[in-house]
This record gives sequence, C-alpha cells and structure tokens, in this order.
Amino acid sequence: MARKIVSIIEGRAAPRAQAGSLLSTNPSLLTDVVAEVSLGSAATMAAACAAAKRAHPSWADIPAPVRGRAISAMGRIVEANKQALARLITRELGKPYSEALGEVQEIIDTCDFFLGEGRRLYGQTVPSEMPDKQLFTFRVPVGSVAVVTAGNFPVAVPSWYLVPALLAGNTVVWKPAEYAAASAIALFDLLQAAGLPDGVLNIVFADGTATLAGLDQALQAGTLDKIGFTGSTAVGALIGELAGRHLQSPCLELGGKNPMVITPSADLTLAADGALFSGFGTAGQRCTSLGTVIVHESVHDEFLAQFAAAVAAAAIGDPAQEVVYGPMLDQKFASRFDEYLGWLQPHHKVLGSSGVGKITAANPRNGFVGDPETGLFYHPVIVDGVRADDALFRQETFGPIVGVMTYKGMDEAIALANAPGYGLSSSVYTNNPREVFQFQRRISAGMISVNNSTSGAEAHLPFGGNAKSGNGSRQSGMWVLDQFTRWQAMNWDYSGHLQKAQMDVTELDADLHFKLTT
Ligand code: UN1
Repeated sequence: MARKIVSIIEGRAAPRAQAGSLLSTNPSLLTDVVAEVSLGSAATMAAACAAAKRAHPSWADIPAPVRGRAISAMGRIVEANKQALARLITRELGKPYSEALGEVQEIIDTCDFFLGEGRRLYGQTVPSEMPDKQLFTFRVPVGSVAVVTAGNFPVAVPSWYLVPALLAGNTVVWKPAEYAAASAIALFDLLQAAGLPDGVLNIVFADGTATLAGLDQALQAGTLDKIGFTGSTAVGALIGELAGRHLQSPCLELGGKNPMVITPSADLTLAADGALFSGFGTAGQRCTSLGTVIVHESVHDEFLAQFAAAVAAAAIGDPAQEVVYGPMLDQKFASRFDEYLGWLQPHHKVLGSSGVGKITAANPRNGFVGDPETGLFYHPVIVDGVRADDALFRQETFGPIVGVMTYKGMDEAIALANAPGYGLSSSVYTNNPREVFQFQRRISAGMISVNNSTSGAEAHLPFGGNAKSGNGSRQSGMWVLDQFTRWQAMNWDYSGHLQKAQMDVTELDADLHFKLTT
C-alpha cells in the first residue's frame, strides 16, 4: 500500500501537492508503488528554513547533555525498528536486506558516538599573557541547517548530518531524495519519537530546482546558516557557489572515481574479493564504489581471471534474498547507466557476465535470482584495457561497472589513481609497508584502505573528500563537529584595570648572549 507523504514543517503537514507529486516505486518490482510524494515549492523550502531559524534559540538553550539524551533515545528507537526500516529500504531502493541492516546499524553507531558528545562538546581554558585574566573557547551551534541528501544511503548518510547537527544545538531542514521518500519519512518519524520540539527537525520534499531556489530565498532572508549536501559534483558546485555568495562554507560530500591499486606483492584473492564488494555492492551506486582497478602488469592476468570469475559467479537479483546486488536505485540511475555503457570502446574487453546492459529474458544473466523483468536489473561489467584518456576512466559511472588498467611503477600507479581529479576513497593492496606509505603520502583521496575495499567506512572516522569529491569538509566522529559548531573565544579580565594585550605584558630579563664556559 502506498503511503502518502508530505513535507512537515514545525510539526505540521505542509499543504499537499504544492508543486505536483511523484510516485516512489520499488525498483525490483516496478508495479509496487511505495509512496506517493507531494512535492513542495521553493516557498516550502524557505518556510521550513524560517521555521528552523525560529526554533533555534530555544533548542540551543537546552543543555547539551539533555540533547545528548535525545540522541541516545534516537539510537534506541532506531535499534528497536532496525528490521522494519531495513525492509523498507530494501523495498524502496532495492538494497540487499543484509546491506540495508548494515545501513541502519550505521545510524545506531552514529547515535552511540554522539550521545556521549552531549556531555563533552569541550571548549578549552587557555592561560592569558596577563595576570588576573582568563581565556576560554566555546563551541557554539551554527544555527539553522539545511541538509540535502541522496538516496543511495537513504538513512545512514542523512544521520551523519542530522545527529551531530541536532546534538550541537542546531535546528534542521532535511531535504531527502524524492525517490527515497518513504525511507526518509520513516527515519524522520523515528527521530521525532525521541521528543524533539516542533520546528527543531523539519522535512521537505522538493525537486532540485525548487530546492536550490528555496535555499537561495532562505539565504537572502537570513534564515539559513549552513548547508550540508551529499550528491553529485555538478550540484555540489552550484550549492558551493550559492553558499559562497553569502560567505558560507557548505559541507559537501560529492562523487568519486575511487581507485584500487594492486601491487605485485598483493594477495590477489583478497583483492578480487575487495573489488567485487566495492565495485558491485549496491550495484556500484555508492560514493565510495570502486571506479578503476590499477593493477601491476606482472599480476594483471592472474588478478583479472580471479576477479572475472568472482563477478561471473556473483548472485544478482531479488534484494530480499542473499545477493551481491539488486536493482538500480531508480529509473534515473538506470537511464544514466545506459549512457555510461555507451562509453565502451572497441579497445575494451568486457568480462563478468553473460551480457551487457539491462538483464531481461532476452539478455539473461546466468544464475539470476528471481525475475529480472520486474525491475531495473543490470549486468555487472568489468572493462579491461581502460586507457587514461577514456571517458570511462575520467568520469564517475554510478553503476555496476569497473575499469581495469595496468601500470609498471608505483609513481605511475599513484599518478593514474589521482588523474581523474576526484579524491574521495582509495585502496591499495600490498604486503610491502614502504608502498603503503608511498601511497598514503601522495594519493589525493580523503580516505585510504590498505588491503581492504574502497567502501565500508566506519561511522566514527572522518568521511569526506577533496577536489571534485568535496571542499575538504569532513563528516563523522569528532571531525564533523567543526561543520556544525563555530569556535567562540572569550577573554575575562578581573584585574579591575585595563591591561593591554601585547603592550602590558611582563617581560623576564633573559641573557640571550649567554654561553657555557667549559
Ligand atoms: C556514500 O556512498 O555516500 O563507506 C556513503 C561506505 C558506507 C558509506 C558510503 N559506509 O561505503
């Protein structure tokens, strides 16, 4: 049964269908409509930001340890609903159920980390250069925050923003992906159940154009203090430009073309396993998905044979069953993936499946789990012989496709790994410690895996990228607090007279020409 979903501002449902509506469908069973979503307009977005701004002072006044208790409750409430939420993610986005459970666990982990932060949120006491004077620092909330997220991690990645933002005393407007609306409203309901006052967390459903226009209106009205965005590099640049005009620095988590370098000393079976998981898990639709394998020429043939065999044998299909991956998230990703397949060239050798493109009765996949005709299922594609000037090498290809190329020396491998100009995740397979640190020092990525896949970041390490992958902002753990708080410095002079810094400082009489006489 399709749930009817509307934006919720200040605890009240926004008027229905201000800007039309859309259906969120099950990508493995397209006849199954999961939700009917009323879309808001730019005015809806702007109204939500104004509501968040109004709610901010009283939320910031609630002591941080009390806000931490709310985060604790969120974690327990999500935990008690783990299976139900995971089932909904599998139905709405086609993520295999075991992965969906992992995704929900990532929210719980995030809450577990930040509930304690409510009793820390440390500032410092700092000695003054004057007597009878003290210096302090405080972390103060930024204010009202808009969080715009993608649907490939429909609840975990949003929680990386929502949980620390709320804990730190900010109020939030969340704009989830429209095609993930049912999962989003479920998380919203679970977080609300922790007792958040009206207006502290608001949710808006809107298309990209209305969202950008609404953010612009809110920035101009002074009701929006920070934007968090996870999505494409192109939209990230638009948001960065908009925020920059108002002297704000957004938190941007964008795309990736994540490399995996495999050196001669690597365990090739381990590398093939890692490449399968990071290349094809979530049908290659993670920001951290493997883009290109850069394998030393001496082990290329052996690695490729193992990788191709693993991919050919992988179970693909019904995400409610034990599969490596299910359908594409939504028709728009399926259509784009069809375009990426157009980048295949005669010099490429394609491996990994019994066909290329959409899996159908006429273009079957050996061992497919379920009925491919009901959904948006695609063959996995390994492309060997990728060259540095191929579009497939240079650009993100959100979907089940992995390029393979060779290198001769480590300098060349690292140059190729950096060449596409992204910088999110990366991986190196080696048993040579020297190579690990060579790679670590020179790779442009924000995240490095050693003998592990490019995916699978833990919820308390800094997550984020550089260059086309982001503006250097980091989420997760203590690092994300720098996104949602600002440092405030205070000095308190209780000497009773004006003491001028730098000028009235006591000087000790040092003999700088002193030499030992030996
Ligand atoms: C994303 O793709 O936006 O590291 C996030 C991982 C997950 C998160 C990915 N824990 O693959």
